[in-house]
Amino acid sequence: MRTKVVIIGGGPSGLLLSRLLSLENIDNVVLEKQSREHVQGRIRAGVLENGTIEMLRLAGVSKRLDNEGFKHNGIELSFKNHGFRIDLKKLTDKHVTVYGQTEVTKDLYEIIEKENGNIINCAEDVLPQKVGEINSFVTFKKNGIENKIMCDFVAGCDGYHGISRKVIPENLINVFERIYPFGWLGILSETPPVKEELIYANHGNGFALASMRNNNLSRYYIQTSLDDRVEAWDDKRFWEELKRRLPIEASESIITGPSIEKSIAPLRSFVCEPMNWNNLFLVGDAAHIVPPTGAKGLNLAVSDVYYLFNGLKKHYLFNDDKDLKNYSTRALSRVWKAIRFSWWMTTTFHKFPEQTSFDQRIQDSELEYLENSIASQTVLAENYVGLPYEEL
Ligand code: RFL
Ligand code: PHB
Repeated sequence: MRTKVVIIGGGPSGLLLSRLLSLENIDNVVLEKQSREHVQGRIRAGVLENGTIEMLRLAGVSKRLDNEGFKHNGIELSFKNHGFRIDLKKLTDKHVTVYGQTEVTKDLYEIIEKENGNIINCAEDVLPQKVGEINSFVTFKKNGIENKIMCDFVAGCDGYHGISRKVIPENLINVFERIYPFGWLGILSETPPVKEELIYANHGNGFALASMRNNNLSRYYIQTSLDDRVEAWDDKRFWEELKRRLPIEASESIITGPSIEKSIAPLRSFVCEPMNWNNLFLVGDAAHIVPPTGAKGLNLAVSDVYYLFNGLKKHYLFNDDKDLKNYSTRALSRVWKAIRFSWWMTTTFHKFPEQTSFDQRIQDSELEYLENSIASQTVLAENYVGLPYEEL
């Protein structure tokens, strides 16, 4: 079998890239390790930037998003149990949209299948080979049978634990990493969100976040220690701790109920440079990870797709390789800004194990400054709604 682009990983970045390439008649195959049900069952991101929405629109999957997504013109920040609002709309003339990654993935799967796209689920032992040579290919097993696909390019959209980054010789990449000494315990509950906008809370016990998926589905997170286990957190304990950390008005009005999902995620910042090796291009979480505090992971995966899709399109349609050559440099320039912002949000809102009273005062004064300075709020707002893509 032969195709132009093999896409390893059928998460949001792989599916979006596949769909955009197909719209330009550029043949591609998606190889996904998990079943479709598994991919669509993962609860992850919830906040989409305008750039992400525009890319989904370009891919023809904005109908449900337009009907069911919630436009948010602001976010609430709190410290010392007192909240204040950042007016995103007023400060940037932009908003963000709350629409779950689970739904984005479902929409993309549906349209790709309807239009006869090529997604191979449950592909085992996927391995890109002879990357950079004329006869590159990718091997994998399906139902115990060995398969080989010849291709021009490989897009590594297989997340942080995927194989694509690992096939790059170690001496050809630089890795930058920070592992944070805490994780997030998240729950999903079929209760109305405590507020119509998200609340990010700094508290002496640790960070908390009140988010949502729709009018009757709330998503809440609290910072936990790295050795904490989900089993140690029954619903009662979770709600009590969340209420302690949210601003008083919110904790007094919150409606609690049974959790329908509960999980712990570790937090890290990670970047691999460059984001390609010959004709293997890393996209999204395969190349970089941000802590979820800035809501940037999925949005960065989409901006990578923007740069790679345009590079591949110019290669096939106009025989022009300039944008492909610049892929890594351009993508990384946006990635590092999001890495910085997510690191800043994380450091400003979380309690670090070794945190002293001095550190707490610095966080308090940072947040007090933010509450009272339009300049400081503007910096946060323009990063939160998403920095612009470089025009190509
Ligand atoms: P994904 O989603 O990890 O998809 C990779 C896919 O590759 C498959 N795969 C393989 N396939 C074939 N062969 C192999 N060897 C393979 N190895 C892996 C996997 O099964 C999977 O289907 O990467 P992608 O597409 O780059 O997308 C990245 C986003 O998923 C991620 O950045 C976000 O979810 C991060 N994130 C958030 N991002 C936001 O923009 N806004 C948010 O509000 C937000 N909240 C979050 C988040 C991530 C979280 N967790 C759980 C880490 C909240 C949380 C709690
Ligand atoms: C979410 O709703 O899952 C969510 C929202 C904002 C974040 C992270 C996660 O910063």
